[in-house]
Amino acid sequence: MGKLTRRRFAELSGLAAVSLATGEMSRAAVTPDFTLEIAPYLLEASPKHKFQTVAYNGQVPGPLLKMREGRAVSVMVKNLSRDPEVVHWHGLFLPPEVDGAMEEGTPMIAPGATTHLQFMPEPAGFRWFHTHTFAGNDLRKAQYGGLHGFLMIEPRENPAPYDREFFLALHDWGGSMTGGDDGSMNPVYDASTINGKMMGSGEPLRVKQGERVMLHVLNSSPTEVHWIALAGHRFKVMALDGNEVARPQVVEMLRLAPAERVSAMVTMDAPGVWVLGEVRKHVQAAGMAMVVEYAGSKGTPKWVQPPALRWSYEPFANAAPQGQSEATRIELIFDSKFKGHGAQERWTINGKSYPETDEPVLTAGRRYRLVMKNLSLDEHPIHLHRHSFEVKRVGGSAELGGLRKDVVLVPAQSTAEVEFTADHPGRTLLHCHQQNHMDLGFMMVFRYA
Ligand SMILES: [Cu+2]
Repeated sequence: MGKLTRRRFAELSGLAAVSLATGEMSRAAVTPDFTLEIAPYLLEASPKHKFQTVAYNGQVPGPLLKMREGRAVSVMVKNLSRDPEVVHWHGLFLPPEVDGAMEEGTPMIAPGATTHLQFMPEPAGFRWFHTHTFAGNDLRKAQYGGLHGFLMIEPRENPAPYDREFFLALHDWGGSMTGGDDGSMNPVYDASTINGKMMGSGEPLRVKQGERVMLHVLNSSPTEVHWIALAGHRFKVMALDGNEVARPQVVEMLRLAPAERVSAMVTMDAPGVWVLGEVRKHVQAAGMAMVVEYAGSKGTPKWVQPPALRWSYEPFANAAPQGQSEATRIELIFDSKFKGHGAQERWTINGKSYPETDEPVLTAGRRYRLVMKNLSLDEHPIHLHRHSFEVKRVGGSAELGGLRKDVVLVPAQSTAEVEFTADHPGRTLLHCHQQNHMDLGFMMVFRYA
């Protein structure tokens, strides 16, 4: 038998998170597989738009991390910023001590401190990592800043073939928090970017005629839903939130709520110089666009305005099998509560704001259906930590099947239903991914019996 390597040791012991007390593990700490350094950073979105923010490894978005499904990794996180930090591994099945939410019990990393994480990356697919802190009205903090990065967990088997892949992150920056008469607080942004750059300030995506290009798009915006099109081309959507869809579909545009991901194949069959960007003109004008340039083509990038916004989860799902679901129903009612003039609104789940929200107790192995009723006038991107769920109904849709996600956009004054199996014991956070909503109480924790 060969020497037992550190990775092999971790695989054999089946540990998702291990103490660094043993000699074996302290050597791992000296040479981690990945290092994230959290530090202040000046983002130049354009020569006229500079934002003082915080970033991973001096770049926005942070580094693209590639891991292999089921092979343990070590990550060293150094916090060189002035605030306590925590790294959330979005879409992974990690124990609560590592998942990256203090509401679940992950320790915060103090300013100046270094943490060593060890975990088993799963499931395969397009995931991401980001900060999970409180911002309040400070539009430089938490998800308003630059602390987000791509994580690709590569499957054990070969994925779909393509010639080239690009990772794109959508984000909104700066501006100020504006209060409404109803006590709501919403940011109005100064700039919108793809991979930290406004239109014309970044490098074009360079492609060749005939290539099959896989675009992995992440909406890392703190609060905004975004709509993306590539002029002259269509997208074949292969995966949502990193999970292969039941029925790949060709669409004119992508809609991504905060924290959602879309992986879409584009066949490069229209030589020229094109704009890839936000479909809504005012958001594209705020900078959210980039150039796609074919080899040998020159000229002004061309945009073609789609006539209407169009997106639905339904075409990507199967019709669900007949018969009543066996899952235990948990009803969650979302609303906002305004305590009167001068007060800030609070978001509520079943009438309570975090940390007063209910803590439903799950039984390991059981299937649950979250029936989410949204009484408010806003749509909400709801994220479940440490599990993925199956989207079963959105708005007035028929029962759906085979659509696995970790975020679902619940329409305004409407409902959505998702099902998940309680197969990752430990505290589990459910929250609206909009920073200003989670900050104002839109969070709850599930416990396991
Ligand atoms: Cu919300």
